[in-house]
Amino acid sequence: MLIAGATVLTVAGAPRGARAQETPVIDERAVLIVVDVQNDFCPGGNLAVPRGDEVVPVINALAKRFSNIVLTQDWHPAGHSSFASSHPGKKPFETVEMPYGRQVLWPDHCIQGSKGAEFRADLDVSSAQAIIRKGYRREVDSYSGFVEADRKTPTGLTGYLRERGILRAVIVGLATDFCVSWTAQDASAAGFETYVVEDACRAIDLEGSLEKAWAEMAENDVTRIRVSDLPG
Ligand code: VGL
Ligand code: ZN
Repeated sequence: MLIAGATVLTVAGAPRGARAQETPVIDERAVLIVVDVQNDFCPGGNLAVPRGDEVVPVINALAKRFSNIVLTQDWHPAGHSSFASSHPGKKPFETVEMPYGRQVLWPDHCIQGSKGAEFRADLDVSSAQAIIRKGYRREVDSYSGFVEADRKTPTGLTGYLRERGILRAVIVGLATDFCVSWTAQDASAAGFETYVVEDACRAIDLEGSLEKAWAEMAENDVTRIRVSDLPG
């Protein structure tokens, strides 16, 4: 039998994710990565994901079953280059070409220190051990919790998880088609056996972005599961 994760850790810069089982084993080598469950991505927030708040009770229940939990937090300076307001004449959800590629422009959101950037007050993940903040450089966005949008600058999360002996990542949160998808694909590329729990996520869904994200995740060895697929 192939113990995929164990092999991966010996391969420097492993190019692909470990072959996933149908469902993840939840043990001390698994991590729950909770992506961007922040006020601005929930109803009433500046970049509200439809029904984004519904993930909270689902994640609270899941979190009780993981001994390792990491949170990501979108954390932009005022005037961030991903904000439409930083590009005269541009409106939210239009795109611009940045040196690193096409960037969707968003309403101002998750500004460092603001109420909108705080985690949802009802998110109960008090046992989480690390918070990875991302998107804090004015000129570069970061949907992924692992690598910024320039596709070069690491956040440090890969090293953190490897050093802690983590082999598999179970990913939940907001938004399925942006930060969850990019985080999951990068987790897989870093060699972690990677799962996304679809009913613990909600999507923005801009012009087919959700369908495209699932297709890309599948191509990159990310396994799509539901809460009910997880071992009891
Ligand atoms: C996100 C757009 C901009 C996300 C973050 O968390 O999916 N989306 N910043
Ligand atoms: Zn953002």
